Amino acid sequence: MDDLNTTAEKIRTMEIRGAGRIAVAASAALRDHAKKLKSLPMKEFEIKLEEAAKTLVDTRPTAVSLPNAVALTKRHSSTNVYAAIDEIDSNAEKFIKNAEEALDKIGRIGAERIHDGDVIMTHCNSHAAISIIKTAFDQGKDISVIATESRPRRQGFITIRELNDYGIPTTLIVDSAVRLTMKKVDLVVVGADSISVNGALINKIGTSQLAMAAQEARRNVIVAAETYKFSPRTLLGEMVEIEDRSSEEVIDPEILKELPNVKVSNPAFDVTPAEYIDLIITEVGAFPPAMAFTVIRDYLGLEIADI
Ligand code: RUB
Repeated sequence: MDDLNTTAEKIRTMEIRGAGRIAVAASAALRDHAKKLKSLPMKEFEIKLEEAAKTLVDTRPTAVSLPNAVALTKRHSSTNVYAAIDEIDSNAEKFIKNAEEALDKIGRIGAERIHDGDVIMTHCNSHAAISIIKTAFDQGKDISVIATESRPRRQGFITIRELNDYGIPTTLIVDSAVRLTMKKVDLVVVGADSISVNGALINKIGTSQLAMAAQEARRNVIVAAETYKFSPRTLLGEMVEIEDRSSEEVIDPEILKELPNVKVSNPAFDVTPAEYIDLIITEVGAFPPAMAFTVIRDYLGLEIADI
């Protein structure tokens, strides 16, 4: 069993990646950590729990699944440590079970939107988006996928391997081929790191170019997102922070050293405005982006944003 710092490090270095996997790992790590604090007096327990929560949340800034998972796991109403740990344990169990079931439900709901013969474009590597694709394939639909490489980390390679192993015909393209290739596509299916209250999607850098090219070609864009990918704090006017990653992901540092007038910008995510999104598939149903507030209120609860 990894300790909290090991899990935090795995999230930071992207050994654990993808908004859903990050959330599940964080919930489990916080639960295990809380159990180790059982001999502390209540006040110290609370302080150590908050420190642990912060360590996890600080690892990556963009996927709201992480602070949501941490907030949903750590909340408790007990005044004694053992009872608090019991509550945290059952919160984590519930969160992790829901997260696993959500993937299947999203798969089933989303697959309704996929027809026999469809060509689906996807970006990066999203377990929720892949669940939709695999479910449609399992239903016997004759589908194929166009997957983007997703520079600089090339998560598209994870996607093509997974689809290949499932027997789904797949074409890999470089990110800059998205617009040219859109002619061959019937619909776009992507995942989400965050969805803000105005229905905007924050996902892997390049997602917005898929959505814009899809709109230009009059193709639908479907987002696969568990309800815990919605961002309650955007209700308070907070913007979702876009993670800036190291230049080393983009260019060899030795080459960069020879180019004193060049700097590298490496934003890991971008924002797709709601008007480019046709439907968000969650585990509780398919919503237009304009219903983001309702999802936050009814399925996460406003208190998670301290409202
Ligand atoms: C992954 C990414 C995925 C979302 C959703 O980015 O942008 O589309 O996280 O994934 P990174 P999932 O590789 O930087 O974590 O559906 O698996 O939660």
